[in-house]
Amino acid sequence: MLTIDAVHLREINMPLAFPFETSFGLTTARRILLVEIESDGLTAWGECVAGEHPYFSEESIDTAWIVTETELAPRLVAQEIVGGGSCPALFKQVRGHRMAKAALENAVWDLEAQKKKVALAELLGGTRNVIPCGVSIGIQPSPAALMDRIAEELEAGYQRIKLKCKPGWDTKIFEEVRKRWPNIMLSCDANSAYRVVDIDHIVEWEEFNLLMIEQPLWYDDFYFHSMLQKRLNTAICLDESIRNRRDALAAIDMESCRIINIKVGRVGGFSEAIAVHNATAERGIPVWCGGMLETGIGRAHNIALSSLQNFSLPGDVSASRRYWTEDIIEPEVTVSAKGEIYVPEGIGSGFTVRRDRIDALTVRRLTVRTAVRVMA
Ligand code: OSB
Ligand code: MG
Repeated sequence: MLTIDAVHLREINMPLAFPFETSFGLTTARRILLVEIESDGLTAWGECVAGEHPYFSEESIDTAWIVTETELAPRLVAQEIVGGGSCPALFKQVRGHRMAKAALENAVWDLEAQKKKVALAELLGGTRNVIPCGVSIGIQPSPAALMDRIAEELEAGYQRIKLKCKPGWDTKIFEEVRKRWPNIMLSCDANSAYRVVDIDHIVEWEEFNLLMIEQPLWYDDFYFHSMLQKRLNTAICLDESIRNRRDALAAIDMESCRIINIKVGRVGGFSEAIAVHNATAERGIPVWCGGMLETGIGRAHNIALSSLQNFSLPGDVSASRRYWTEDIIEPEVTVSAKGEIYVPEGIGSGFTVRRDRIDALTVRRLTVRTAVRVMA
């Protein structure tokens, strides 16, 4: 049994080494909520992947902070729990806020692994020693800049290139990329930038032999994606739409997609991520691990999750240096020349959190203990 003595919340501000542009906006720096839990002399961290604005989903760092402070952390402190798997029941009364829940739940799994002296990947049921890596490349200032970025990433060994796209940055770009690299594993991600009137336009991408088209339509849709999938040989991959195992089952049944992107924050934590993984595995739907521009803390958790067997496609989990001039974990996440990340075998996440670096980046903090909240 574990008893959580305290939950520490922090906001850190970290400039991205390279700006990242999607169909919903440009990110140059991140405001990130980190949680640290204390139990019996052990400490474990979790990262909330909510963005600065509620543009990817309904959550933002500010909604996550308030719900963690007022609802979630008070439900966790001073509880006797078995481990990470106990969190969904503790948080059940609170609807939604999955990214906030995931930060805490993932920290509890990390703590449980430390307590049991096993690797987090093993505790989650992982079987892979190495994970295949791809990269997500944001919308660039020019097609030439994009070509340079792709060449660099292929040179570094990444196995799959995903292009962020939107109306005006799609067909012509894919054409140019395919002309130069006819055989690379290539996909695109629209982050919901298209509508039903664009379906004929999307069908034109068939000739580019994309591995998948990620979330082309509404962020909360299954039905129209299923209409679109009927028109395509190319697989649709759902990201935003899949909030939990039931959504995955509905999407698979309706044939809204043939591939699913699992983001542990988007589904509310490792318990639900494992449930989505198992449901897709049983139905022969491959999955891969998505990314949300995480620091090393979230990245380490993504690596552990990606070690589960049905994560058979290269994910968006890539090296720390693609995001940060200096990460907040040690060692930083690196990718081999074959485009693989080794799953750590050490206890817990297998990475050490750099408290000094985090302290230097912290702009606000708060501690939640039994019944009383103390401003630090
Ligand atoms: O849709 O996968 C997405 C980043 C922010 C918000 C949404 C997405 C992304 C990415 C980046 O694609 C993946 C990464 O962390 O490299
Ligand atoms: Mg996506």
